[in-house]
Amino acid sequence: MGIMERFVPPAVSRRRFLQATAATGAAATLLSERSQPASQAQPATAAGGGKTVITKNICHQCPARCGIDVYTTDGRVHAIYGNTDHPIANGKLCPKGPLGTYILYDPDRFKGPMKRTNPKKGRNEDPKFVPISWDEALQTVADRLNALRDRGESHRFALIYGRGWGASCAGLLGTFGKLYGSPNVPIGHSSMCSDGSIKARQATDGNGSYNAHDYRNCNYLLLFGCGFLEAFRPYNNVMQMWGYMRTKSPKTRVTAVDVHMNTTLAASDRALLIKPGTDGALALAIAHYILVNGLWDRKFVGDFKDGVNRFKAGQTVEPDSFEERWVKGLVEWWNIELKDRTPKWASEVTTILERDIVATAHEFGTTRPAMAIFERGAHAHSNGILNGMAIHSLNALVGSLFAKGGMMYQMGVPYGPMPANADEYLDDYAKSGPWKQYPRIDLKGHPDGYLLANNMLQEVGPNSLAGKPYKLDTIMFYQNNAVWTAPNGQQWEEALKELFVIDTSPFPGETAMMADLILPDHTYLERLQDAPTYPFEGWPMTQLRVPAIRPLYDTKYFGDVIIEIGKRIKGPMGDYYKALKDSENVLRHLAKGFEANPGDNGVKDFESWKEKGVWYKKPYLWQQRDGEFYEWDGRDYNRRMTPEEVKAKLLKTPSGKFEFRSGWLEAHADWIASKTGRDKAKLMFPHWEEPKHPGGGDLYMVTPKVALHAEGRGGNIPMAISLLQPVMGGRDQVYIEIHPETARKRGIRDGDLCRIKSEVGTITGRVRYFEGVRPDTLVFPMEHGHWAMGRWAKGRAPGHSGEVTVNQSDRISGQCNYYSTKVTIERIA
Ligand SMILES: Nc1nc2c(c(=O)[nH]1)N[C@H]1C(S)=C(S)[C@@H](COP(=O)(O)OP(=O)(O)OC[C@H]3O[C@@H](n4cnc5c(=O)[nH]c(N)nc54)[C@H](O)[C@@H]3O)O[C@H]1N2
Ligand SMILES: Nc1nc2c(c(=O)[nH]1)N[C@H]1C(S)=C(S)[C@@H](COP(=O)(O)OP(=O)(O)OC[C@H]3O[C@@H](n4cnc5c(=O)[nH]c(N)nc54)[C@H](O)[C@@H]3O)O[C@H]1N2
Ligand code: SF4
Ligand SMILES: [Mo]
Repeated sequence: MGIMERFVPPAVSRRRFLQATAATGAAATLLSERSQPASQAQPATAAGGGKTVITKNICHQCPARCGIDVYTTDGRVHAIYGNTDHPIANGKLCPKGPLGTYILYDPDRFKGPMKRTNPKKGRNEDPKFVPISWDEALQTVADRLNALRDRGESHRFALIYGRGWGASCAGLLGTFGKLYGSPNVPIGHSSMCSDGSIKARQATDGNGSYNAHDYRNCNYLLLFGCGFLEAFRPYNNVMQMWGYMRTKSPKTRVTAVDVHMNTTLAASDRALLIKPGTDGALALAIAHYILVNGLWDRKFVGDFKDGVNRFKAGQTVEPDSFEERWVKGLVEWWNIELKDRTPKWASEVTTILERDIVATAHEFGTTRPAMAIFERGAHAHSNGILNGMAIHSLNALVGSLFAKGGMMYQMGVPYGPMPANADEYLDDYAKSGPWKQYPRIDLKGHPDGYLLANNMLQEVGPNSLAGKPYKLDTIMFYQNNAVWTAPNGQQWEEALKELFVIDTSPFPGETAMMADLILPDHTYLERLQDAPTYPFEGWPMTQLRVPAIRPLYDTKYFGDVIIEIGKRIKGPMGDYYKALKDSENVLRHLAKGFEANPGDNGVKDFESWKEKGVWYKKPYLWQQRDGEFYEWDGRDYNRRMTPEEVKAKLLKTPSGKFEFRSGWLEAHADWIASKTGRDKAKLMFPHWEEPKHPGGGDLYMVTPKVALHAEGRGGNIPMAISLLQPVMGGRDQVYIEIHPETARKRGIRDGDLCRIKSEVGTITGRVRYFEGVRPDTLVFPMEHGHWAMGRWAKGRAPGHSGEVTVNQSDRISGQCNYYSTKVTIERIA
């Protein structure tokens, strides 16, 4: 008996049936469904009795992972506030946080497992989903997977995920791939997100991760292409920190670099509008200025042996004359690249005035502690890793790595072991089956593809479609809507027509419309799930989602879907998942790790974790001070670390130092040179390379995240959309920002309906004259232009930028170049 039969009155079977047709937009059905009182749908509740119950959870709408208090009365969630005991939220939320009730009660949600009955797939095809039982749904998947394995074709199953939360969901997938035998389980979305940021750090300081930051003690922020007051992680906390930094004494000064005047630039001390893709040139010139003017941190970087600064524009320096401390390759970098990267040179490349470059460099070089922070704007280009390396190198020059007021890396969580050890459940097929000889479908880690990338999700659809390296058979999606969020997603529409597609979203997104099977997840307010923090202040923290109510519908937590499918796979793999039992059992085992490591808030086991919603333990264990590294000894940062310890724990490069000359890139110099045409003598240094702008147009197109965006998931929240409009202009749509000069030259008036074109597609939308955008760039957010996702999301203008975005990636980081395509714009007469 399913949950539905257990808790929901018989009328619901009919509702689910109706809902199955409603996914493609039968308005009448939806209306009749909406008019039913909610109490009918949920007679039994966890709260009950008219009492208000507060459960702990974390917001689902962005990677900030804010702790929330969910208020439930009579089985109805009616309010969401920031958790006052949660270090990121501190009782506050961004405007999206309280809108979570709209996600829970979204009337367009899937209400139970369904299968497709229309074999034809496409934008205008109604999938004709019909409800099925969970048993049938899970067995259908398991039968396909068992059959693929029997045929020696298990590599043709791919499991894709986007926003993975923790050990009890995405964390289960690597083991599933190992036991089942597919190189394509899982493939994450990181290359469609922000791998450019992660890989630039891997190349220079050896940590393939985003940074954690000590904003409280920082006195200067230099922001490159990061939406600090719109998006930068953890958004809500970053806004709180902004308030602190900008009112403390001395005030933290901010220079922000972007392509349009956004909230961050408007609130900064200096706003620089840069030509897209040229942030690396600006960073190189700042480094040049710091060296020429002797502003580097000598205790971290080192100095000339005789103390005399020999860095002079255009002149090489004798390498032996400089003694390096925690960096590698400074003089070589100067000689091969930096000596010519003057502010004047950068001014020509970036279009930023030379005097602004000099003023920025001077402030950054003379204010301590200072941080240079970059994100997608700087690295989502063909030269992205080079831009990122150049910017991150500024942090080394001013000594902010692991320093007070600087940046560090997030510590992991001391979880207890899983209920069973997967290595004991590997059969011969898993150990040495035919799947072992196949590369990943996305050619990640392959010399013909993207040898050094973490993931290449944007290649999966196109590669399968082309049959290179092979065609997939079955593809399953968790928290990813590649049909819509991938560049040139039209190719994915074609690719998925050939495959058996399983989607686990609770919502009728574009990928779901191409699905053969829908296995809907609970929404976040209904599920038990862990989520370690994204990089924040460095000390470890992990959070728990506690269901506020029993699931409204016949849905199942994705973690349990994986475990249940696993149980149905033949051989020892099935036994492993039987040993896991269910996701709650997994979480109870993980929480055992807290017994030996009680959190600062008293969390010491599963029950106290549920009660507080978060486990954390301060302090961060390491600090760099005046060019020495220290470890926390229980009272302070007193214990001096050896260079070996620094290399093992902090600067994880081949040399154990910050590498201007990247050992990681150097080790792959032949491959990099052959794929990028870069000079073998130079490719391991941050250096200037012209970005490649595909698309065939004459204007850059940039799609920043805005405050009311929930990645690609917020389109069907009417409140979010209506709050967004005043920010971006427009009424039932948002406007495309265009500089008046650019518009007039093309005969475009303010408010005109226009066509945007690139070599891969065409979209339409209305423009708004805006003098704060670069004349060579069009700017609009990506969250619009859905052709599915629910009644409010669907058809909202302007069209989706992804349909005109060319699928081009940084060859090293694998980062999709979302901000590189050039388009044309014309008035629609
Ligand atoms: N509100 C909100 N916050 C979010 C998210 C969300 O959906 N909504 N999503 C989260 C996710 S998944 C991510 S990856 C992060 C991304 O966080 P960010 O990378 O900080 O955000 P983006 O908007 O992608 O890019 C930042 C800025 O780069 C600018 N830009 C574009 N091209 C260039 C360029 O060549 N040079 C410069 N200097 N600037 C350029 C854009 O105009 C934009 O303002 O945000 C996270 N936070
Ligand atoms: N054109 C353009 N495209 C972009 C970007 C851009 O700037 N411009 N930004 C890129 C970035 S930074 C990112 S991170 C990606 C994000 O792209 P994706 O990885 O595709 O993530 P989302 O768009 O958030 O959508 C994920 C899917 O999760 C589903 N979903 C929502 N809630 C739940 C839930 O509770 N459970 C489950 N199982 N599923 C759920 C949604 O229905 C949706 O199908 O997009 C990228 N795409
Ligand atoms: S959307 Fe992000 S910043 Fe806003 S409340 Fe949710 S997790 Fe926090
Ligand atoms: Mo992202």
